[in-house]
Amino acid sequence: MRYPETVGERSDRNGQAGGGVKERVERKTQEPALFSVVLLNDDYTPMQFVVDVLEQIFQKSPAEAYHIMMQVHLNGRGVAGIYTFDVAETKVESLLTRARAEGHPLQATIEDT
Ligand code: TYC
Repeated sequence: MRYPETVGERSDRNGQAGGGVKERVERKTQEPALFSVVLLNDDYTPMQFVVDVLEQIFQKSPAEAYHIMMQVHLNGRGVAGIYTFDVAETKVESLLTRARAEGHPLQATIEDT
């Protein structure tokens, strides 16, 4: 059976680190970068449509969805959720596809958190 290589300290058979060789190897798993999906206000998308997509695409509770929708309505923008880039992109695509299919101009952006 083969044992996994030691991570962290690298040394030769004599227990000495070799010159020119990285002595420490990064061993902490890097957290993935996170991105906010930001909803933008407009004058035409119905409030109930925004609440529905927040519940159905962004898994918000009815109370959270209403709160976020009102924040966008009153402040111009609001965060629907925070995800890795690929997940954020997929959520925005679902949101825009559904908004256009129902004839609403709703817009969303992905921002570095
Ligand atoms: N301002 C819209 C209205 O009065 C509601 C709305 C909320 C639209 C949030 C977009 O992202 C939005 N019907």
